[in-house]
Amino acid sequence: MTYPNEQQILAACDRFSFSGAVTDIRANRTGHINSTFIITVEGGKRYTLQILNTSIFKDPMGIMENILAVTEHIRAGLAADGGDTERGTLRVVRTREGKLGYTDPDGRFWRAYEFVEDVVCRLTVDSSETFARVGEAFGDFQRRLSNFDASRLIESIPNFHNTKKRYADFLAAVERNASGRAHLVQDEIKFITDRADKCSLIVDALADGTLPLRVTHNDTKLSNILLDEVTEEAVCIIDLDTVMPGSALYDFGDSIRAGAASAAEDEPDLDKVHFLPEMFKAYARGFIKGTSGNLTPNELAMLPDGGYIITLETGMRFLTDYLDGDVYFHTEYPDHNLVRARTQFKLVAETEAYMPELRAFVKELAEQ
Ligand code: GN1
Ligand code: MG
Repeated sequence: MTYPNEQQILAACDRFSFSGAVTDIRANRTGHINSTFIITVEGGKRYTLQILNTSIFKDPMGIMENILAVTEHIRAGLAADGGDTERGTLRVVRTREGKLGYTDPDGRFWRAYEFVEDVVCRLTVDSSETFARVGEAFGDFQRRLSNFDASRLIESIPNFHNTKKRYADFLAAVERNASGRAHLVQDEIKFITDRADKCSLIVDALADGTLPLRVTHNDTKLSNILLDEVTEEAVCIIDLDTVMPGSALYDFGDSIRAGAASAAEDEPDLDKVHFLPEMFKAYARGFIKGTSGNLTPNELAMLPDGGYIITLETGMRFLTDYLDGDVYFHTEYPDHNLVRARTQFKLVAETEAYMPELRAFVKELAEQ
């Protein structure tokens, strides 16, 4: 699907029940999957307008129904306990016909939210205190959804965090070598195949009941939580496209991948990329607090594995896309996916050395 021109964006805006005529359109290129625009209308009110990537999300209306159900559930919870019902969860803006999205004549699926004001979105965070709050917010999100009926949700991307399946897909991509790049990344391929046995850890534990299935966010990277621009309090969890049944370890793990790291996901200078155990500890403290005793002893014990496996899985996904010829994640230059994969592997390698320390720390926390 081609990127829309201004005329097409304006035509889409016209379909939604915005409060006035459009005065400004700004592209936001943070996400790797969807296309996002910040729309200002007369009077200054702003909206987030997005094109959902329908080659990845096959049932966009189903996803919007998921998001509506989840945000209504969370908002009701916030109302009941005096939380921030204004900014505390996303507000879907319907089309003029009352629909949750609109497909344009070229086949693009558009949806809109009210823009969350006075917040910042970060790719990295320096303060362990801020990261602990992020952990608490994601833990709280999971706690609020613990009484949500998962059968109401469609599975937006089947097998999304099935690391075993991701590994099989990776091997198939190496075999296909669609991009002709496999000879350039033999070390990276070996890095993954050396760790093949790790890929089944969470999947098998879910299958045999060692870990419970929950409703989870599944994409808890730092940029998917908005922080108050003044206080750095966690305000609103965004990017709800992948909310579906999953493991608490996925949400814990993806935040660790992104936030317990000294550099952005696509830092090209690997000397700048380090796993930060103190940030892991801060996040673990916050997450456990936010889930309020909801995590089982097995989940608690495996939190370090969550960080490790999701980082390995994400690196594997970036490398798979590099081998496939950059067909999944948005990239800004030819080696972007390879740069991303290498940062993930650097983090994985460093995490391995810290595992005993992380396990001991979590055990102590869990016993408190
Ligand atoms: C994608 O859409 P975005 O940028 O929040 C991806 C995540 C990855 C992430 C890596 C649907 O997230 O799974 O962890 O990139 N989302 C999807 O930055 O594949
Ligand atoms: Mg996303």
